[in-house]
Amino acid sequence: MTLFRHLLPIAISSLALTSTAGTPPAGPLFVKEAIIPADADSLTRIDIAARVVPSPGQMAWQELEMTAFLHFGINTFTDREWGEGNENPALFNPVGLDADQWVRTLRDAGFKMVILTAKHHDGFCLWPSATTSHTVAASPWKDGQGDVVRDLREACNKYGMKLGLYLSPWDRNAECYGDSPRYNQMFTNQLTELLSNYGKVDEVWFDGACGEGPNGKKQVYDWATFKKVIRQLQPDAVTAIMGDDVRWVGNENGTGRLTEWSVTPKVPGSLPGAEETNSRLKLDDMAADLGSRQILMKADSLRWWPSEVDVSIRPGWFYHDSEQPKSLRHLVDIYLNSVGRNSVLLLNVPPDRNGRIASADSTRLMELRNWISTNLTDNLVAKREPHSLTASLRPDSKVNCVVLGEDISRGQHVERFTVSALTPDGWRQVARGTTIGYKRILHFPEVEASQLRIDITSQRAPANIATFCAYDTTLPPDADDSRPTPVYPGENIKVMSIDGQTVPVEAMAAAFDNDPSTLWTSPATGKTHEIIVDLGKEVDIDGIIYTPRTDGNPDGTVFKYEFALSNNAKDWNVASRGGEFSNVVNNPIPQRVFLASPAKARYLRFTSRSEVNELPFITIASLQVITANENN
Ligand code: FUL
Repeated sequence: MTLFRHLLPIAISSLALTSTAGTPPAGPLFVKEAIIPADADSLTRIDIAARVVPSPGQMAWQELEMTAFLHFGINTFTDREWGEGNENPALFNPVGLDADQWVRTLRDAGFKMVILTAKHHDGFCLWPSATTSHTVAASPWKDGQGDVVRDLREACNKYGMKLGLYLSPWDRNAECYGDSPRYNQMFTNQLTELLSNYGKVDEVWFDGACGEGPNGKKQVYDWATFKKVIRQLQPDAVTAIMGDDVRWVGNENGTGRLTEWSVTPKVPGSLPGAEETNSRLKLDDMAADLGSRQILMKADSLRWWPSEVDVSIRPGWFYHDSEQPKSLRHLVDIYLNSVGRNSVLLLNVPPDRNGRIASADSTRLMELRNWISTNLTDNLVAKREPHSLTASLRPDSKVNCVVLGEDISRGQHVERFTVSALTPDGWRQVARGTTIGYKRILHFPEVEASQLRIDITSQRAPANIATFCAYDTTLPPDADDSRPTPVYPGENIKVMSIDGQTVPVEAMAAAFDNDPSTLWTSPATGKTHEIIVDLGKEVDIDGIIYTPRTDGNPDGTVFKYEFALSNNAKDWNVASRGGEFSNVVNNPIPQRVFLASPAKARYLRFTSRSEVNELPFITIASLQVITANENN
């Protein structure tokens, strides 16, 4: 199976409005989209880019700053990240499900919108959809009378929280998936149910992951119809990822770009012409540059398509007992590197099997909230004339953080800037950057200062600096948030064979050195690869950890795998048949696979059954054995 972000062809309209703002750029603003005439010279191109502004829906979304994700569903009960679609609905029974607790926790943590996975790739619907029997209605939860979307709606009403819905286009359960017109109809019906029966929906999230249907055919989605349904039923909702209002930042680790343009010629994958334009401009989801002058010179259209940083509070998107939430420092870094980099943070907090947000997670969320309110609310700026680029600080101020923001209702203009502080020794540059956008947070070594000054050294049109605040923050100490898993020492491992060939012991050193920065690449011999290792003695084994490469190049990443154990290297006990490292491309974290119960064995066989893009070789940053007994 090839996993890809779906890209399809676009027609662009542009809507010109007259600016009401007194400051340049005078003349028309282009709401959301603009066309660049083929003969436009470079100055005209830059001028058009400066006039593209967000739609009212995009503006309201950007101002939320922090939104929450709830990944919850059949995977919560099977301990997986992607279900296969054949899970028994009888597994779904969150007896203590408390949507009130979800929303109260998220509200207290400072979130203003919550997005629920109404249907993930496994096709299991958290509402009693009439389109399929694979829903909560077939589960024992509340005797089949439950509706998670309804519970969440009611809790959102109670706490004044906006509601967003994630509906996975990829559906591994639907028998008609891949049979494009039939599935498109089913999906349209699902969308219609969700957008008609649950009040106001503020964000519709369409994931880009997409595989083949049971007939081996690739589904061709009817994005135009899906969008029409959204516009008819929820005209104010923004559409994310495969939608054209909100752009995926390009990773799932919580980091926005240092240079983050909300105005880009990149075409959303759900619009006609996307593939052609994006490949001509070399603009994929992960591209470092999505909107510099260099890119503008080749563009024929532009749109306001701002970045959303989606990341989970835990390593996986769904709740797993074996995982724990990220440390406070990690979450603060995520906040600074997302909200602080002109993006909206979409932080996932997965409810557990009982249907509640785990106390470790809610504690961490409150710590984050406290950190933000303790560190980023006491503004040291005492005086600043509106729009001025100089600010006077309170007497005796010490400062190590500046928060800047452009009035994006008049466009994103700043291309390069510096920040200087008037210290007892005179003016000193303390920070510099490229884009600002809606919000940019900059940290620097603490200085004593009486004034701060921004020097904009490059801009597309005169900048409108709406936010200019200064703080003296204290970052939480660094903390390792990966649960220590006892691992069998790599040096005792001897490789016996690779793909049936006997090899020298050191052949796979890079995979067994417990060092994920070194990468082993297998011979390029085909789809299946089999590695047999001798652990040197009998070990009490709890599972394995496959660590994929994390250098941004997914080549060789294992997708389907099997691992087996033996005491004589002849008779094998298959410990995990037909497993898959779901979502390993977008979220290349160490993949932990646990046995149903620990087993003793001396030999391990790891088989890769497919590579993520069906390449003939595999890569392993690290392959480790988890021991059940710390004395191993
Ligand atoms: C990805 C999905 O495949 C993950 O399971 C998760 O839902 C994440 C938010 O998007 O592409």
